[in-house]
Amino acid sequence: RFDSIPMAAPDAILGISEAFAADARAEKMNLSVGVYKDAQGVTPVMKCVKAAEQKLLETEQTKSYLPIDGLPDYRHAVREMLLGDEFPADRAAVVQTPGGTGALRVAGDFLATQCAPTRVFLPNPTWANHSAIMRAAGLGVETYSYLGADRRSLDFEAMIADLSEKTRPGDAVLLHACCHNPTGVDPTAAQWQQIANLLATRGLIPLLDFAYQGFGDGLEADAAGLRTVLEHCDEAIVCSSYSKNFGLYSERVGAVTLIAGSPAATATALSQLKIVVRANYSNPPRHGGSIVATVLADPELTRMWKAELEEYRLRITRLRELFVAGMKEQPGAPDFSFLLNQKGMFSYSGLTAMQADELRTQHGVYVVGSGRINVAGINEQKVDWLCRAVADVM
Ligand code: PLP
Ligand code: TYF
Repeated sequence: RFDSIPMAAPDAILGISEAFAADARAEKMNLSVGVYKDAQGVTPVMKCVKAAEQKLLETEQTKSYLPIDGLPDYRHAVREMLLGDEFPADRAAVVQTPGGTGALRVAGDFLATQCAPTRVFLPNPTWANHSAIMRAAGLGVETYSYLGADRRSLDFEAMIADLSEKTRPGDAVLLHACCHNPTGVDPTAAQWQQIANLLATRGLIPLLDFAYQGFGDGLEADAAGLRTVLEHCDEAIVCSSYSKNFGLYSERVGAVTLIAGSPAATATALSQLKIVVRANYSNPPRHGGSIVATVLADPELTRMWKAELEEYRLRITRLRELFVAGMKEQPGAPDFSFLLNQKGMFSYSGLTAMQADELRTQHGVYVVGSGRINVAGINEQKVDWLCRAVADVM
C-alpha cells in the first residue's frame, strides 16, 4: 500500500535553498547550493549562451531524437575540452548525458554490468550524491582518506595508504579532477603524478568527476590532473558537467568519456554504454548540447565564453580574498587564510553544525551543515556583515 511508505529525508543541500527562499528577512545570504552568482546575486545566463540560442532559433531544423550517444559536434567538442587535440580520438568514446549526474549514473551502470565485481572508492568527504548514485547502480561503495584532521588540507599519506591497501585490482577510484566538492582541496601536480602511478601499477580504474573545469586555475590548467592520469593509465572514465562552466544547470548537459587501450576496445565499450543509456533515458536532451556545440564551433562565441568563464573564476578568487581580509578585521576570529589555497566555489569554513545552525537562525546566513560554504554566493556589498555574523557564532 502506498500509504505505508515512509517519508524520505530532503536533499541535504537543495533543502537548504528551499528554507532560504521561505525566509522573510531582508538581510540574508545563501552560501549553500553550488551555483555561481554575480555581483547582483543572480545566476546569469551567459552572453555566449544567449547568442548561441539566438542562432539556434534561426537555424535549428528539427527536434527529432538525437542519436543514443548524443550530438556528434558536442561529443567532439567535449573530447577536445577534456583531452586536448593531440589525444588519439579513436581511443575516447564520448556519450552526451543529462548533466554530470547522468554521466555518473551511466558510468556506474557500465561499471556494474561490464566490470563486475568492481567496487568504487570515494574520497572522504565527497559530494553527497556520489554514494547514492553508485549504490543505485548496484556498485559496492568504499571510501578512501582525503581530508586531513585539520579539515583544510589533503592528508596525502593517508590517501595513498588507503588506495594501496584497501583496493583490489579492477576497483574504480573516483577522483575530483579539480575543485574538490565540498572542500576546495586539490592534489598538487606532483601528487597527481603519484596518484596516477599508483592507479596504473595497482590496476585500478580511474573515474574522474569533472564538474568545475575553468573554476580552479583555468580551463587548460584544470585538466592537468586528468591528463597526468592518462599518461600513466590507458583506461579511464571521465564524467564531465557543463552546468557550471556554461551556466546551463537546468538544461542538463554533461558527458561520460571512456578511454580504452585500443580503438577496438573503445568501440566495444561504446556499444555497451549505449545499452546503458537506452535502458535509462533512451537518448539525451538536445538543447543544452546544441548550445555548447554552437558556442565551441564559432571562434567569436568561444572567445566570449572563455572571457565570461574567466570573469567568474576571478570573481571567486576576489571573494575569497575579501572574505579572508574581512575576517582579519574581526577581533578574536580565527585566521581564514587557508581559503586562499583552495580551488573552486567551495571550502570547508570550519563552522560546526551547531554554528551553521546559529548562523542561519540568528543572522540569515545559510551554509551546509558540514560547514561548507559556496564562496561564489557571497555578496561583495555585504562582506562586512557576513564576517561579523561568522565571527559572532564562532
Ligand atoms: N559532481 C560534482 C562534484 C558536483 O558538484 C556536481 C554538481 O551538481 C555534479 C557532479 C553534477 O553535475 P550536474 O549538475 O551537471 O548533474
Ligand atoms: O554540491 C552542490 O551544491 C552542487 C549542486 O542533490 C547540487 O553540486 C547539490 C545537491 C544536489 C544536486 C546538485
